[in-house]
Amino acid sequence: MTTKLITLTALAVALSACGSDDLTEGLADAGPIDATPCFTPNTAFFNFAGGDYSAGIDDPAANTSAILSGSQTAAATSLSPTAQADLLSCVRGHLAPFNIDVVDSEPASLPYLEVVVTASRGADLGLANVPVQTQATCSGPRNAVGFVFDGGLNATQLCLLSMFTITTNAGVEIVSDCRDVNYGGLDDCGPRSILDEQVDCGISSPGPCMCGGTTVNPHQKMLEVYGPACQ
Ligand SMILES: [Ca+2]
Repeated sequence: MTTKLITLTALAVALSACGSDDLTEGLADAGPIDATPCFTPNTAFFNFAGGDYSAGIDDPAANTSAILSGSQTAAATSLSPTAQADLLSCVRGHLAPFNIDVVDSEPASLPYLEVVVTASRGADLGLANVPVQTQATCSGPRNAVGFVFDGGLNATQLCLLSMFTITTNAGVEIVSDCRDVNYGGLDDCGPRSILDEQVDCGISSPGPCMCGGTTVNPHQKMLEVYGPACQ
């Protein structure tokens, strides 16, 4: 049985974000490092400490999120330090081909993406009780705040849900191919990766992409948005 990761509410938010011109500054707009062909890496900050968040335009430095209503408090993670390290390692593995730094200390300034890994449940934050809540976009990456609710998830599921906040923030579509990290379910159908081939969009069965068309190449989309890792 497929476990859906995304609520209708989250999808509605995602769809409304597509084509919007009210997006905050893109992480990929960061400028080049002097005298090198590498661009400043995008940053994904994993917050295991929880904190106070409120409704507003997405801004991880101000702890405001467009998917929240009112003021909410996210509890610290329930993950052990070892499990936190394992999660970061897994995420870094998936992101190795791309120009993204994964950190667990909050950057001093924007741009960055904040992934809040919390022991709270969705309902504790006024959201639906699904394991991940984030705002998808068709023109990422953005300075977004995503929430991963860590209760009852195994390490593989935690890694996939965390990746979901990063890929959807880059405009990578939800796909119906369970070999891909961006598959919209938690079915155990073997190892997943960011596929470098055209795959069908759709949450659990082929359907239209949120941002147009019916297929996407997730790897190429990630390269397009985040750029290749600097060597
Ligand atoms: Ca923050």
